[in-house]
Amino acid sequence: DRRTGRKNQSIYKTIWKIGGAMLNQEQLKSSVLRNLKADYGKVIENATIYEKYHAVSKAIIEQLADDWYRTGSTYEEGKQAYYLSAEFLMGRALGNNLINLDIYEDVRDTLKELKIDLNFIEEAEEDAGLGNGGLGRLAACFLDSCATMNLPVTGYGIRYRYGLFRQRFEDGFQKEEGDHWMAHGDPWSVRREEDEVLVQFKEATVRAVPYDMPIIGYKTKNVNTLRLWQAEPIKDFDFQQFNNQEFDKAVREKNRAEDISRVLYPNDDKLQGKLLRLKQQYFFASASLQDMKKKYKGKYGNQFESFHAYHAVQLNDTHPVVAIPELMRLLMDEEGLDWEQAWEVTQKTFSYTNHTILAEALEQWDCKLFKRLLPRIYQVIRQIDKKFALKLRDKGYGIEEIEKLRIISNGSIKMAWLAIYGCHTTNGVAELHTEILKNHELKEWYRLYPHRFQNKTNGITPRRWLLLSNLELSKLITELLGTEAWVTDLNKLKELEKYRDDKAILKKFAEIKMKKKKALAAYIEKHEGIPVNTSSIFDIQIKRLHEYKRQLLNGFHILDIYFRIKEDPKLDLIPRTFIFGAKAAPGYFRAKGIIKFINEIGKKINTDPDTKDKMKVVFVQNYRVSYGEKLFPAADISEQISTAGKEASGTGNMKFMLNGTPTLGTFDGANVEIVAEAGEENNFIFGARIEELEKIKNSYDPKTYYENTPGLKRVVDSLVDGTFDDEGTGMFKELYDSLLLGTNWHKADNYFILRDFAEYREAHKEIDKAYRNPEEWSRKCWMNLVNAGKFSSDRTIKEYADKIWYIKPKRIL
Ligand code: B1N
Repeated sequence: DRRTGRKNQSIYKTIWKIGGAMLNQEQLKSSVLRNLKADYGKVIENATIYEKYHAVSKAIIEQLADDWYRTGSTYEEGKQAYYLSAEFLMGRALGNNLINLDIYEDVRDTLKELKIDLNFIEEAEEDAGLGNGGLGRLAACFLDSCATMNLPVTGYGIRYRYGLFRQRFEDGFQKEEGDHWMAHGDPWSVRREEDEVLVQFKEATVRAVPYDMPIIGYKTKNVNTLRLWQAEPIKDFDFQQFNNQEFDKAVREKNRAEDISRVLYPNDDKLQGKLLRLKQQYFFASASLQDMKKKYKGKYGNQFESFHAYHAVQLNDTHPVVAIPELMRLLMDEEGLDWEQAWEVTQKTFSYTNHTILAEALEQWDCKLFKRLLPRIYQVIRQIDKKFALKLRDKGYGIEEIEKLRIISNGSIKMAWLAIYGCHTTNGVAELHTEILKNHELKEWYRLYPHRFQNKTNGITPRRWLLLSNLELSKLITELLGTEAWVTDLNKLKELEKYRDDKAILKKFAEIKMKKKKALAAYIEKHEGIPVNTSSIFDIQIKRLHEYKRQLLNGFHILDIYFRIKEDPKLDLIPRTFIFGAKAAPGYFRAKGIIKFINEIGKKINTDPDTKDKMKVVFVQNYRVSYGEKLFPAADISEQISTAGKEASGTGNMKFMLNGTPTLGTFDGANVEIVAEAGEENNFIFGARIEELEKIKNSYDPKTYYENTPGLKRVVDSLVDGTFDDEGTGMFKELYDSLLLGTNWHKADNYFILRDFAEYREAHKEIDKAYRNPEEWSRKCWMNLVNAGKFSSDRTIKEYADKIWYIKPKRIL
């Protein structure tokens, strides 16, 4: 045990290692003091909490510099992979980095001597919220796994000045504010001006300046890199115009360039076909490829025929797919390859991950808009499309079949088609999702290129989602296994299954859950102003707000319980706390209506003396990664209730499981695999499956359910019968109509909420029953924890490395 909390530890004794350099307590302390003085001219006593956070972060990063540099030069030899993503939802860095360096407790104890409370300064860090939800957080988990497994992988993305908006509720309505996450600086990024590149658009050229963040592997010296591009003007502003008193004009060009990396588009699973979004995509795709090309040239000269032997580029959804024609352009126009050579290199370089089958999310760019911005790239895509059509013709495909697969059709470019054609491999993100791709959405493509399709079930990093967020449970696991090896080999958890009937251990396990519930309750009381009963069941649904995720179904069910208690005050139910966290895209009216509706339900229930001891509803504001770290460990029930076939995978479901929480869910996405691992008897599965929905979808009549399911009409009608007030916005009536009437573009109850309501209520009754037996309940939780091994992103990344990227670990010493 290298830990020491004791004071006056000899300064000669090295108590921990960062990277290769020995660091001791005194060094850490003096580095913190030096940073405070250098950056702010302050001492501990008059420094703000943020300044202390900053000084500590810089003290840590200082110690990494050598290993970071050495990792980069080691990776220069041989093949590397690159993860291109428009989103990286990193969350906070400080706590995670200390965990991965294995110095969390040492640093905490040392800082105490400076009268700095580590926990307190951790809370001062803004989340780096450069992503919307699952897709962006997946990218962040993947980077953690790559570094931990010593894989030569670099992340490439955009350094948005504003991340995903901050959310508050005003009278139950969502209000958005800009998320200026780096307002006080960004101690974890290093600007690398020497690596800047120029990105050319038809009308203008902008500078792309990289900012590098260290990605610290767990208990390894390898430090990987996340390189985020910031858009800047070629010249800051026009002095000529400035001198001519044309002040506005002088800064216009600067603003136009900076606009490109100004803000993250706040849509999850939905396309916004805006010019600025296309600029963002080309900006970071081009900058990243130019960066690779420059380094390659420095090392191998002009041998671009073998570029693919050294680069595997993963495209995270279609957002970076414009990289395909961009690489063609670079190889042909700048490096002199002919079309066939360039196409072979390109196809062998790229692979593509599909994250959704929702039609509204499939990216298509209007040809005119595209051509206006990127004429040369448009020309390349036209050529790709033409050659592809000829190839299909030669294969004997008919006109209609060809039309279905063409990359350009109806005046727009289908980015997913371009991706599948331009990549050697396409993958889905859960078994069920991949099967749907192969047999339905992409079946023509699958028939054409069956060998190109693979599944890579998503995963999450156990470092952030267990070790950092639930130190108490982590310690129990380590104690029982006698080793920390599970942190990098999560299948080891399976060895704990033998304790399933051990009363003492199940009791300890339950006590940890209670401790985490108490911590969450205190946080909720402080931040939301709502006291909650920690002996109630914490029933949690946290994810983006979307109709297909069916927060509305949850809301209806809560209201049904409320009405049942009102009818029968003696109704014997275990007290429940229903917790929601979700942001709605600012332009998604119906999603905002659902937030308002649930907040209205909460207001009614939480203030009613008849129900206030039996149930409570809390919709936490501004749900984000750091809030998630408090919510997942405290959950008794994980709500994963999407319409079957709609959630590609889900990853929140895995975070709950890893913290020992049973799933209440549908047969959808990775829920299917979770239940297969942990056992159906330890989870609560309900609702129509895909096959049934396929059968009924054309004849489905929600009214039949509305009228015949006891209690259902009452809760649906509450939208319009005066029970709740949407303050004249028409939101509730619109929701009501969407369920019973439908619209031009959506059938009534498109997501089968009314179909699944009765089964959902039954599943909740099962939960109530099971929870009454504490030991049996703890066993269910335990079985989820010990079977979570498959869902480590280490397993996912190993599959990508072995089966798609063909890269090997490179450990630095
Ligand atoms: O990607 C996650 C999955 O676990 C989720 O099931 C899936 O919904 C999510 C356009 C998306 N799919 N598509 C997006 C995000 C932003 C955007 O602008 C689409 N996000 C998902 C990880 O595989």
